Amino acid sequence: MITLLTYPPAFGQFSGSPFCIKAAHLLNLSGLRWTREDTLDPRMMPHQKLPVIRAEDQLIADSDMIRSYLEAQGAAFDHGLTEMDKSTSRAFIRMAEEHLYFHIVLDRWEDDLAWPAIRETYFASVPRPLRRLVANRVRRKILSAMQVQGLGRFTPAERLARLEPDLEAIVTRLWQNRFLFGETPSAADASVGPMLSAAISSPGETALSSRIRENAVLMGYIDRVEQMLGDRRAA
Ligand SMILES: N[C@@H](CCC(=O)N[C@@H](CS)C(=O)NCC(=O)O)C(=O)O
Repeated sequence: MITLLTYPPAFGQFSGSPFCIKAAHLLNLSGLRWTREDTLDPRMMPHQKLPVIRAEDQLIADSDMIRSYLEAQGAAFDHGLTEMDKSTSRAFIRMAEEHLYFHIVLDRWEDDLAWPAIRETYFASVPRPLRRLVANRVRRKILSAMQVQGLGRFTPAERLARLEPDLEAIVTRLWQNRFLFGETPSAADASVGPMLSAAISSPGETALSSRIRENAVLMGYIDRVEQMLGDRRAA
């Protein structure tokens, strides 16, 4: 039995982390038996991040390495895709995880109105007298990393303009398909779906969440991907 080490449910989602939700989708799609173990503290993990899976007494960190492990066990996430589609799928995964994701980070950690909900959710395991201190320190670290990464220097309007072509690219693929690469889910859906879900479930309303919510194609897609988690979807 594989164990997914994940952040707990948050904001109505399987987990507060879209990468943990991605890992849950990959595990589901693999058909292997798995269970979840929740933690808010990733410091003992190989990369000090989650998700991680425990399988055959080893810890496998990083959702991409989890994917490789599951493929080595026989999972075929992109079964039936052409080589051209597989290469496009790789680009969509990177677009979601290396671009869309950082907008979600900013929406969650930068906005003063969203901050109390984020602090009380992410730092729930820190004793109350220390919580603000610890949470504020981590917040400063993340916001300074976002300055270095670059997106932290954009205004909200500039950020939305930068996201627009990405969202249009996703919508274009969904005009004729239930999922990004056809009628059945593939690896790209496990990455893109959770990022869109995370964007609309972040506390408070953001330019990104409003933009997604007003698009019926994206909202229908988010719902279809969330349903892939079946009973595990409920938070
Ligand atoms: N590349 C990693 C990203 C995982 C990741 O960024 N996890 C975040 C939560 S969404 C985390 O655990 N952050 C804790 C930290 O950076 O201290 C993957 O694909 O699994």
